[in-house]
Amino acid sequence: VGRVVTAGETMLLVVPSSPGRLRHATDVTLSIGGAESNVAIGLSRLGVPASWLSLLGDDEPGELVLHRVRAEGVDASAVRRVPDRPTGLYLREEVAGALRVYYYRRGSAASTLAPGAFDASVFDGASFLHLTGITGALSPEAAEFLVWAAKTARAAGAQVSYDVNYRSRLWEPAAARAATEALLPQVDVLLVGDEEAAALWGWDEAACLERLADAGPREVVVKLGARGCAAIVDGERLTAPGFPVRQVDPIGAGDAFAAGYLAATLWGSDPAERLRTANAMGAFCVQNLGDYEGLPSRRELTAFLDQTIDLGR
Ligand code: KDG
Repeated sequence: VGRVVTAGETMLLVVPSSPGRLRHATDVTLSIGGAESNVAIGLSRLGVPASWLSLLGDDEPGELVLHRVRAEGVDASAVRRVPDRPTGLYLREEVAGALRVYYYRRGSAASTLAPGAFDASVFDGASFLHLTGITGALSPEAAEFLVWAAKTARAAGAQVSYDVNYRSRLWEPAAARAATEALLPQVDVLLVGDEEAAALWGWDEAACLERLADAGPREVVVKLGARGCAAIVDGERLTAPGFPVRQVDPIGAGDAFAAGYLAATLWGSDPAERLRTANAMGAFCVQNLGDYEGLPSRRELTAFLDQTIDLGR
């Protein structure tokens, strides 16, 4: 199968070990938070070779991020450490069932991503470059990095997949909308959540599919949470229902979905099977705490899709 390259910021993630206000936490779990590295990890677990491009601080949080990403078999050989810039930090708390996040990433190492940040050879032999809208929110240079990376990867023969990934804590809808629209001509596969499409454009699912497909991408997939997804692939409309599972933690589901969609594409699955695989990956993710910890191997994914019962002992 082909190789997937992802690029974006990954932060040190601090999560209280039990729900409640962060101020009362005495035990925390240190993990990593980054949509693009989540996708790379999801792919790697499925046996799809994945590389992650980023900039990290020359600090211990950066070391932790590198260790965790490499431990998942993701190629991080092009990641560079930036002196005098910290690795981003990301705190979470869950209060009365609602999740809140606190970002400390302004001026981070990854916010200095800019055109030419990596040698163009990083895209050699890649089937896909996967990017997300979070990068565009980090700094004006990082927004330009997205356009450079997409064009450079395409020139090397890769397709570009892009997840809108709107983060309201980082920027206003109008800015995110403009950045997304600027990139659309360079995008082959566009992934967007129904809620973020409503926040950015005020569009419902149908409008979203049609208008975004008109703007350039050959494949547009709208994620509908537990309801599954809808798509236009080469002009054809499809829907796929979600898998009924018990949700523990929704974070990372979109990244798992992207990993499933890209993996199935590389395995040669038809569009309907790509959507089903993507939904299954989202279902795996939400059943576990953590952005990527619950993601399956290819064998586990196949058993889930075939509804094979695994007695586990
Ligand atoms: O998709 C999950 C991400 O939101 C999380 O890991 C952190 O990348 C992140 C972000 O910027 O929110």
